[in-house]
Amino acid sequence: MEQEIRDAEQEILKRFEADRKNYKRPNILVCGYTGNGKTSLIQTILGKELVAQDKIGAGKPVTRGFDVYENENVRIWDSRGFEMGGDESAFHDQISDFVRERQNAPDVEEHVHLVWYAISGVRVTDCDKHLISTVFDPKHLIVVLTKCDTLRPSQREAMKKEILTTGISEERILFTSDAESGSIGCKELMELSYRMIPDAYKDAFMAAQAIDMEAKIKAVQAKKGKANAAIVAAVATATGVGAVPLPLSDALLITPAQLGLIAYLASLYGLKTEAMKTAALPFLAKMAGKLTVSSLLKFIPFGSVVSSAVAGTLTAAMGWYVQGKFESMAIAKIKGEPVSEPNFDISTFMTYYNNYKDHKE
Ligand SMILES: Nc1nc2c(ncn2[C@@H]2O[C@H](COP(=O)(O)OP(=O)(O)OP(=O)(O)O)[C@@H](O)[C@H]2O)c(=O)[nH]1
Ligand SMILES: [Mg+2]
Repeated sequence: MEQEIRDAEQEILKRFEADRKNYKRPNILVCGYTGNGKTSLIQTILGKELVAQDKIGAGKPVTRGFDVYENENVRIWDSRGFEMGGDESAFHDQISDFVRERQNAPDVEEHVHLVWYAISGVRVTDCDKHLISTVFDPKHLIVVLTKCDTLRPSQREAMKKEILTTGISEERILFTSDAESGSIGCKELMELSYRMIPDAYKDAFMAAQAIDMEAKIKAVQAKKGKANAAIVAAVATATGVGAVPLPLSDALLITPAQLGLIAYLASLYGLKTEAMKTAALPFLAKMAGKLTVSSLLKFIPFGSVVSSAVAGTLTAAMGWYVQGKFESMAIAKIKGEPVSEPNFDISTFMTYYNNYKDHKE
């Protein structure tokens, strides 16, 4: 039994790590002329932990180029130091060379996945227009009119009209201000970015953003659809043609389909490998150890073999039980509440199982 549990743990970890490979962090390029509020905007949306205060209003740029801010959920390239009225062709070339170099990288994880092109004040330069209309892929581009608290409504309208001449669509133009000026439009910029970022990168971006806790919680709740699909598939495997009824020996009642399901749910709800090892696996081992026929017989009258219907119901109940735990752990983490180790025990699971079974019937 000990060995079987260790094998089950290894199997879960292996599948979990394979699933985690689908969780990728996006690269966002933020560019525009110097002093127009790019770094402040990044800090407002992605938080002070990512962008230190001394990066803002840093005065004369020391080097021409890009600052990089990164953590496990996001990487930002923040251009700086391009003076308006300076050498515009150098600005243009530096940005377009950077984009070309990135998009030519063989690994898509090194590409630019989203661009926030920042403009402030009341002037759109030819260089701005040229970059907007020719250098960036339109499906990755958002034009951000920063420091909008300094603009009158008529000035905003004039700016928007001017930018529309580049051919960009209207919903890709947003007005923002930084945290100190009311964070106008920043949630909208986060939402639009989330919609535009390719699917594999969305979860990491949502985890990275620090401006909209409600949106984070909603994104966790919205995972229920994917959890449901995975549970339905595991139930189909457990009950399908060729599924062998488990004979009533003291074998583990955890099947490969169930291990795969648990690993998938852990990665879906963003458990990190460390959390998986320290919190989830010991619990799962405990559950696997207890989920033996002899322990279950006390609760569930199986007859002489575990029928396919019982195996299906057990799989579904286990899936939803684990899903519920992982979902509430993810939400507690967002709210900054203490995330306790999942407190799974066999009698709560059995109560859950029986409720689930009755409810289902
Ligand atoms: N009124 C107002 N001021 C802002 C806003 N955002 C930034 N600022 C101020 O504008 C100045 C420049 O902001 P930064 O965020 O450093 O600008 P940047 O685009 O990163 O500048 P470079 O790194 O030099 O290219 C700072 O003094 C900010 O406090 C805003 O939304 N409204
Ligand atoms: Mg800056």
